[in-house]
Amino acid sequence: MKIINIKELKDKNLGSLAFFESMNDIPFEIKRVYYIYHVPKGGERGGHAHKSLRQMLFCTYGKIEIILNDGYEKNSVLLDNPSQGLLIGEGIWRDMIWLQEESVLCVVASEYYDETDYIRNYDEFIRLVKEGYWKREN
Ligand code: T46
Repeated sequence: MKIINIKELKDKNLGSLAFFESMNDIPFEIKRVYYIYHVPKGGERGGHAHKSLRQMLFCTYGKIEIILNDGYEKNSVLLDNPSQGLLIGEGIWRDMIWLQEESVLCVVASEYYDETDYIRNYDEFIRLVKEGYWKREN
């Protein structure tokens, strides 16, 4: 997990423009973009990990809490700034909680959609962590 500052150009009259480039600013080629919106305040999504997908999450409007779990410890990240990106590697269980009405979660992903890459069962996730399915840096 890594938080990156997305480049932005601010103009006090015209507003801000933020941008990032595949491979130059984020460490993978972008194959897919999706975004999640109209989630009611307090709504929770996620509840899964990915075998190999890498993604960057960013919130273009509102406030969303992302809870990440590598099987050993949990970390919570608040996305409430459109120029902040959250890089999530493979093998991380994630939950997302919508803290503000009409918050928008945008995601760029390293692979096309593939349901077989998802682990939606927490016990299976913990089993794979313990088996060393993912190489952890620590
Ligand atoms: C993730 C978090 C941050 C597709 O058909 N294509 C897609 O590209 C995506 C992302 C989803 N779907 C289907 C799969 C499910 O039938 O849309 C349905 C809802 O997906 P899911 O319940 O996985 O949505 P979230 O919000 O829990 O998770 C999503 C991504 O799926 C996931 O990869 O990391 O956002």
